[in-house]
Amino acid sequence: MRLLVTGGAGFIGSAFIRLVLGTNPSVSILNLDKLTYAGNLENLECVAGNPRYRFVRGDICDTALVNRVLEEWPVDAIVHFAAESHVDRSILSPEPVFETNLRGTFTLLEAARRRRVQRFLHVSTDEVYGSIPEPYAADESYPLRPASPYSASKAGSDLLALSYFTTYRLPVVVTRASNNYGPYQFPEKLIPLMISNALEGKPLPVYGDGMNVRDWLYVDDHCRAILAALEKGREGEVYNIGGNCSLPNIEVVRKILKATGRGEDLIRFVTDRPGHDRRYALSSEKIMRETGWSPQVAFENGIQQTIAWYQENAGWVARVKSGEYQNYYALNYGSREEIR
Ligand code: NAD
Ligand code: TDX
Repeated sequence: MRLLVTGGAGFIGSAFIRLVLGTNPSVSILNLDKLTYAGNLENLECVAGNPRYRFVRGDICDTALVNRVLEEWPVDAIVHFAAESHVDRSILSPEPVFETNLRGTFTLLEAARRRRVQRFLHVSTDEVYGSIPEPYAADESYPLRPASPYSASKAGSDLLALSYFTTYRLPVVVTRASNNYGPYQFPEKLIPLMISNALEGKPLPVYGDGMNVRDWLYVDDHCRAILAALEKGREGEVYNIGGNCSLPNIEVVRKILKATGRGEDLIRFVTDRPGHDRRYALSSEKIMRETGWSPQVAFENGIQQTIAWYQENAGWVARVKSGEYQNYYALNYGSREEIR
């Protein structure tokens, strides 16, 4: 089986490539990645010499390139991770979000349709449902109410992908996962940012009252679910992938402080994120029933493993936090006020 993986140098895409090449000897992968600030070939050092792996640096919006890649290396399936993936960046600068998440997805769908690719797995997010009131959990038929430019772009690309199934019978499967965490995550997202700041003894900026709720999913559990959906998911269907672990942000932050031996005096409650979704909650009953998948890694274990990885990989963290990251950090956090 030959797979085109887009965005494979990012956090989840690289975990997927490491997992698949490590466990599935009949699969070959071509990774197409632009290497934006979030793409890092260090994440794939362990597979770089694998004869079943190849890398092409390029933009998924580049129609000629995408067509050439698929012509020279025909694939059975596309697993589409590439995206501008951070909500705060999408608020500060929405344009690249729409370019990659919408135009890039469109470009891939068109190429897949022309080449009659057998499977197109579009990796999406629970954020497309927007904030979910207590005590509900969104199933796949829940209305889409995206709140940020990021989530609106993901909702748009989900609908576009599904339209290619309805209109052209392209065998599309869409997955919508909850918040991922684990090794190699860029330290702009809550968990890696809080771990790396705690390890450096820096303040931990908690938005608003810290009571926004997220459902945490260990990255390898997400990758196993994507594989299950790729192999067993039905064409034209959406599958939610949740971690079954809902926590308010402040509790996550407190656990990280405890595990890193730091005190709660590092916590700073700061100006909230505009349009901040209060609560995400997913029902993953459908993927569990249809594929047999379920999350295996409990949060207490996953967070310990993640913290240990960041402690052991201080060089990786220092390199990704140098340069552009400093500008982003100043822009996103510099003007936020402490609110209590
Ligand atoms: P990430 O930001 O770590 O990685 C994104 C990757 O895409 C990078 O390697 C980047 O270089 C590449 N990329 C960006 N624009 C590109 C372009 N125009 N052409 C080619 N490559 C490009 O993201 P992630 O956290 O690994 O997320 C992967 C996917 O999973 C995204 O589609 C995201 O929406 C989705 N998702 C993420 C989460 C989460 O918690 N991180 C949860 C649910 C769904
Ligand atoms: O510095 C911070 N302080 C803070 O309080 C950051 C970065 C975040 N937060 C809060 C905002 C959210 O309530 O933590 C929560 C999680 O924030 P993010 O890590 O930015 O994730 P979220 O906005 O929930 O979106 C994530 O989940 C779904 C991913 O970034 C998306 O790619 C994915 O689709």
